[in-house]
Amino acid sequence: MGGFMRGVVFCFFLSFPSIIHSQTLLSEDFDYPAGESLTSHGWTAYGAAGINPVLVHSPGLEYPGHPGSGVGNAARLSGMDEDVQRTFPMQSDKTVYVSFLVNVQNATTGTVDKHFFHLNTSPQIGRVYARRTSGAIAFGLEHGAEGPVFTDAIYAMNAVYLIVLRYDHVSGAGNDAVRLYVFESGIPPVEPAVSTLGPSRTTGTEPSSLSSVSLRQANSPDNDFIIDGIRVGTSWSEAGLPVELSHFGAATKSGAVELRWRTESEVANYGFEIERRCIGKVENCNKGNEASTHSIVPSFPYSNWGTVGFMQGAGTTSLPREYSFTDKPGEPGRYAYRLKQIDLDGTFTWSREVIADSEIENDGDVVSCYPNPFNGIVMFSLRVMEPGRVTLKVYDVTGKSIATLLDEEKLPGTYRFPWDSGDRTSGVYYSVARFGERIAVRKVVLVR
Ligand SMILES: [Ca+2]
Ligand SMILES: [Ca+2]
Repeated sequence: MGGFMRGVVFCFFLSFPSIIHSQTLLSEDFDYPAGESLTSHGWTAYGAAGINPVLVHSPGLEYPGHPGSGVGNAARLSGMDEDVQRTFPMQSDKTVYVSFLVNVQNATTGTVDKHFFHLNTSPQIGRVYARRTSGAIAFGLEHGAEGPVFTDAIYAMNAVYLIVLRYDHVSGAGNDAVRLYVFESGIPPVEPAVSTLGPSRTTGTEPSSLSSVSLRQANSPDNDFIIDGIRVGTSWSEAGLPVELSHFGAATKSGAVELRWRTESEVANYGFEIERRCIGKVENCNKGNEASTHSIVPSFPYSNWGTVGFMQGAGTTSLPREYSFTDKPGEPGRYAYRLKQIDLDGTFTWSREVIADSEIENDGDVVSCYPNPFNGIVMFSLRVMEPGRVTLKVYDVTGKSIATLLDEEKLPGTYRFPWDSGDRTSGVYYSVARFGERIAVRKVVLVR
C-alpha cells in the first residue's frame, strides 16, 4: 500500500488512443461473404445485370492508416459486363470527396471507354481509369466524356493505392471540376495543394446533383481490379481521412476535473463541446492513496449528458495541438466526459468517454471503514444525515454483490456494521452505501 501521493486528494489519469471519424455519406468495406454478388448487398446493377456479376472478393485490401484497412473483404471487377452502383445522400452545390483503395491485377492497354470507377450514371462523371504499359500502370481521370488525362505509367500492378476523387459541384453550367489524388502510402492530414490529375472540366453535361458511386467492368477482358474501403464525404476528413484525436484523459484534484486531449491533425474543425454526465457518487476510503480502480460498476443512477464548455478548434492544421479544460462539477461524484467534435459545416462526432471521480475534502465521514487494509473483519461506520432508507452492500471487483449488511429505514445518527469476510480471498472489495439518491463507494482491501 505504499507509494501514496500525500496532499493530493484523489488523482488518476486515463489516456488511450482514440480516433474521431467525421460523418461520412457512404462507407463501404465489403464486409460480406466472399463469392456473393454485390447486388445482394445494397448495390444495384445499372448495366448488363447478372452477366458476369461483380462479386465479393477475399481477402480485403489493407492500407496502413486507412480506417477500413483489413476490414471485411473487397469487390472484384474482372472482365466485362455487369456494372453496379451504390447511392449516397444526394449532394448539390458541394465539394464531394470519394476515396477508395484499388489493387490493379491487370488492365487494358487501350484508353477509350475503359474507366472502372465513376460517380452517377446519367451522365457518368468523375471517371477513373487505369491503363497498363508493359508491367506498369497509369491512372487516368476524365470529368465527363471529353477524353481522359493520364499519369505516367509509374504505378505497380498488384499493389494497393489510395485514390481520392474530388468533385466540385457548382450550380450553373461549365463550372464543375474534378481532381484525382493517388497515394501509395500514408494519408495526408490535409488536402495537398496540387492534385495528381486535374482539375478537369467537362464540355459535356454537368449533373444536377451527385448521388452514387459506380464500379464499372470496362469494355476490356483484360481489366481486373480489386476495390475496397470506399468512403464518400463532403470534406477531406470525411473521405476516410480523419481528424485524429490521439489522447483524451482526465485527472481530478480538489473537486476539479482537468481534461486533456491532443489532436495529431485537424481538418475543418470548428471545435469541441465538452459534455458531462454524472454516473454516481464516489468516495474513496483511503483519501490520498493510490488511484482507485474502476472495475466496479454497480447499478449507479445515470444522468443525462449536458454541455459544460466549448474549446475552439484550429480549423485545419497538420500540426499536433494540445487542449485542456477544467470542469468543477460542484459536488463530489463519479462523472463521465466526452468530446463532441464539430466540423465547420456542423457535422459532429463524439469521442469515447473518460471517467473521473471528483471529491472534495472533509467529505469522507459519511462512510468510513476500519481497519483498512483488514484481515478478516472490517467495521463500516455510516453517518445518516436524514431519515430514510439506507442500504449497505459489499461487492467484489467484478461488481457482484456478495453481502447485504443493511437495508432498512434509519433515523439520523451513526451506525456501525462489521463485515466478516469469511473465507473470501485476499483482494479489493467495495462497500456501496445508498442514502436515498446519494451513493458512497468505499474500497477496502482484504489481506490475509
Ligand atoms: Ca474491406
Ligand atoms: Ca455546374
